[in-house]
Amino acid sequence: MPPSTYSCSSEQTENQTNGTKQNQPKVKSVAELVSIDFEKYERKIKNAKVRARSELDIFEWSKHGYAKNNYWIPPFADKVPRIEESKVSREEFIEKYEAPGLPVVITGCTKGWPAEVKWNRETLLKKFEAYRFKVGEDDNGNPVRMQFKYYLHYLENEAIRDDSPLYIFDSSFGKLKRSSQSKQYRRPCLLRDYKPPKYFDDDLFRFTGEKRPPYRWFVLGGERSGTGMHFDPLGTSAWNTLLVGHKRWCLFPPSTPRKIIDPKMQGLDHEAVSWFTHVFPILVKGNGQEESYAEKFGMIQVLQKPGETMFVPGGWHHVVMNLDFTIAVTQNFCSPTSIEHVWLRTRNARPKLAQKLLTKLTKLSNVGGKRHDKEFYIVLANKIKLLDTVPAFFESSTSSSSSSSSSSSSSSFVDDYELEVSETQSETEGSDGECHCYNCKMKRKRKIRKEKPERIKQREEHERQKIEGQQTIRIIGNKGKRNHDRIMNEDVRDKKKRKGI
Ligand SMILES: O=C(O)CCC(=O)C(=O)O
Ligand SMILES: [Fe+2]
Repeated sequence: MPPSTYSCSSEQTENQTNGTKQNQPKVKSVAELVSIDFEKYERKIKNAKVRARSELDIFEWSKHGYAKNNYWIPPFADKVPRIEESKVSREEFIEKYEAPGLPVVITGCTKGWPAEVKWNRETLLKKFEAYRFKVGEDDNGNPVRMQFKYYLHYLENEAIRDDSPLYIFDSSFGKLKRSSQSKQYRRPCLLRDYKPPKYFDDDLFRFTGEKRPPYRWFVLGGERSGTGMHFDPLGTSAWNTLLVGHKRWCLFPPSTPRKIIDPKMQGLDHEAVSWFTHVFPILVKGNGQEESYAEKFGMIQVLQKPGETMFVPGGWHHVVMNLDFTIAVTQNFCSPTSIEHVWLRTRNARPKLAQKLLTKLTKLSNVGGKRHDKEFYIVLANKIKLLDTVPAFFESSTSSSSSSSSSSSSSSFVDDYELEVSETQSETEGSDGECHCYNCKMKRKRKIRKEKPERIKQREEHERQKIEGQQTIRIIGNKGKRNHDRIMNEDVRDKKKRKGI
C-alpha cells in the first residue's frame, strides 16, 4: 500500500524506504530462500554498477539521498481514463484512443495470464535464481548481466539507499533457445505467461522477422528505479502491463519541446528519479496568472496499479519511476492504425527493416493473410507508397530501455530554459567541463568513432598534453577506474579459480 501522505516531498515516510511493514507477515529474505555467497555478491554488484554507470563513482550511488523522499502522488492527480478490456471493442479503442493518439489505462488484461500467479518474487527466484538478467549496458552497448538471486539480494540491501537502483530490463526471454544448461541457468521462457491485450495483437512488425529490433521486455525493479524521459523508437506505440507494485508515469504529447521536459541538468543525470525530483516541480509550478508548463503542454500523470496496462501512443514522451517493487512486461508495436507514423521514422532510421515490411505487405496485398483479406493489405501498402512524397526528416531513435530522450523538437518560447541545480556538486560534469551523463558520453563516443583515426590520435595527444601541462589528477575518474580495474582483476581471478588455473 502507498504511504498515507502523498507528495513529492523530502520527508521520510514510515515503511517507505525499508520495505518492511509491521502488520504484514514477515517476508523471507533472499538469503533465507537461496544460498548467497556474500563475497561473490559484493564483487558482482560492484562490477555491474561500475559497468552500467561508469560515470558514477561507486561510492556515490546514494549521494543525493533520494531514498528519503516520498514520490507517491495522490490518486486524484491521475486523470487518465480506465477502460475494461472485456467491455471496450477494438473499434471503439481505435476510434477513441489509438487514432487520436491518446494515452489510456486498460484494466482486466491480466485475467487468466499465468503471470498473475507465477510472476512474484518467490516463484521467479525459485525458477531463475542463477539466470543472469540484464540490468544495464556498458559504455560499448554490451549488456551488463547479473544473477537473479544477487539482483534480488541487492534490492533488499544496498538498493534501499541507492538514488537510482539498477533495473532489470531484459528482452532475452523472448528468444527461445534450447539449452543443455541446468534449469536455473536456462533462459526464462516467459512468453507463455502473458498474451498481448487484444488491442495490440495486430503488430505489423511481426512480418519483419529477424530484422526486427528488440521489442518486448521483462521489467523488474525496486523503488526509484525507472526509465528517464524518452519516446519509444521508430514511432512505435507501447503497452506496459504491471503485475506487481506501482509505477508513476508522466507523459507529454509529441509536440512538446524537448528543452522543456528534458532540460540540461547541470550536475545531474537523466535518471527518472532525478527528473521527478528536479524537473517535475518546475513544470507544475504555476507562475501567478500564467499557466504552468505542465498545463501548457498537456502533461499527463498516471499512478499505475497492479493489473493495469498503460497504452503509450507513438511519439509521446514519457518518464517512468517504480514506487515500490514492481514486475511488468512491455512491448512496442506498429499497428495498422499507426503505420504511417512508424513508416516515416523507420524508412530513414532502419531502411532494411522498412523494406522488409513493405515487401511483405505488398505480397499480402496479392494473396491476403491469416488475419485480413487482401483488400486490407492493399490499403496499407498504398498508404505507405503515398508517403514517398513526404520528404525525409531525421530524428535519432531512442530505445525503450534508454534513460533519456533524443527527440529534437524546439521552441523559441523556451530558449532560455535551463535547469539550475545547486543542491549538490556536479556528478556528471567532469573537470573538463564536459557532461558525463550516459547519453552525452555515448554521443561523444559515437562522434569519435566516426572521426578518422588520424584525428583520434591528434585528439589523444592533445588530451595527454593538456593533462601533463595542467598537472591535474581527475580524482573522480581515477577512483572510478581504480574500482573498475580492481573488480575486473578480481573477476578474472574468480574465473581462473573456477577453471582451476
Ligand atoms: O516500465 C518502465 O520503466 C518504462 C517502460 C517504458 O518506457 C515503456 O513501456 O515504454
Ligand atoms: Fe518507453
